[in-house]
Order: sequence, then C-alpha cells, then structure tokens
Amino acid sequence: MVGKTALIIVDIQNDFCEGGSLAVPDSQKVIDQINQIRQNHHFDVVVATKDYHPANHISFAVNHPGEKPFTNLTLPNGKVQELWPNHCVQGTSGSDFHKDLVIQPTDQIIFKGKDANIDSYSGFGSQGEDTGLLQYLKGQEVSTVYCVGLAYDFCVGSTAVDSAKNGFKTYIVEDATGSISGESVKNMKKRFEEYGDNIVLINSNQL
Ligand code: VGL
Ligand code: ZN
Repeated sequence: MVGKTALIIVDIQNDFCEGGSLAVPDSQKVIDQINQIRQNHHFDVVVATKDYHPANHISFAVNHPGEKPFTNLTLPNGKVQELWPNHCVQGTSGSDFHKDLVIQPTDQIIFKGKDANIDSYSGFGSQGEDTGLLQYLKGQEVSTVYCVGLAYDFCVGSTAVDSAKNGFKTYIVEDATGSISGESVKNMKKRFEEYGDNIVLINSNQL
C-alpha cells in the first residue's frame, strides 16, 4: 500500500512575520507561496504547527538577566540554548496564525515549546516534549512529508530532520520557507547530510 502525503506548515505566526517580534525576512512571500501550493496540490493530511511559549520560557533572553537575544547560553544541564526576543507567547496575538495564511477546519494544529523549561524547534517536539505529531502522522498512514514555513534554519529544518529520523520520506519546499541567518542555514544543511535521500530539497515547481 502506498502511504499518504502530509504538508507540514511550520510556525506561520504573527511574531515570525513582518512587524512581529522575531520577524523572518520575506514572510509575506512565504505565506503566498504556501497558499498557492495548497491550491495547486493535494495533500492527504495538512498539519500547521504553532510555537507556543509561556512568558517565562527558557528561550527568552529577558528570562536570563544580563543575556542578550541572538546569543547562545549554556544551560546548567549542558545544553546550548539560543536566546531570542520574546515571541509566540501563549494567548497573545503574536502567537496567532497570520491572517493571510489559509487554514482549513480539517487541518491538524500542533503546539510546541509549551513547557517553560523545554524548547522544541521541531514540530515533533524534543527530549521531554511530545507534541503528538508522530502519533498523528502514523495514525493517518502518512509516508511522505513536505515541510514549509518559518524559519528554515530552525523550526522547518528541525522538523524535517525529525521527520526523516522517524522514517518519513521528507521534502523541504525551499521557496516556501524563509530563514533567519545565512550562518544558521549553513549549519542546518550540514545536519541534513547524514539523511542522504531521505531529506530532499525542492522548489514548489517540482511538486
Ligand atoms: C523559531 C526561533 C525560536 C522558528 C522558533 O519557528 O523557527 N525560531 N523559536
Ligand atoms: Zn520559539
């Protein structure tokens, strides 16, 4: 039996879009591209993720006195945490989907980064946070995953890595993504290497 396809739309939330606290360049183009993709192609399953942090979240620089956003901090447990401006705080408009993003009632919404002490870039979660995405995709008999959204170098890339790790044939539709920095794009692409053909970078005209 051939498995089903899933489109995973990562973090198209106000804070990552133009005017937001952690705005990613070209977000409006990304939104338009995602809507176009949905209009022109069928996916058996559509998932939209939300970064969804409490105000005291570990990734917010303000919660670490003396530390600045866009720097790295080594936590007491040895993990390196990137620090960010406050973003996607639970219950604020910054955490809402951008008004131009097409969302259907049947789309599965997945929340991540909900625990104050755990950051999850991946829609699948991270050590200590299970978002339910893996179980959902398995339940829907998905075998192929297409990743789009913001930001390529953090949440989209991490979601793709976990998708491949979990055995899904994984595509990133690059022209439907936006990135925070060239340096972190380079680092993310290095992480893709060990997955060979299980992570494929394409553009929407190859769908
Ligand atoms: C993201 C930084 C912090 C993302 C989320 O969605 O790529 N980036 N939290
Ligand atoms: Zn975040």
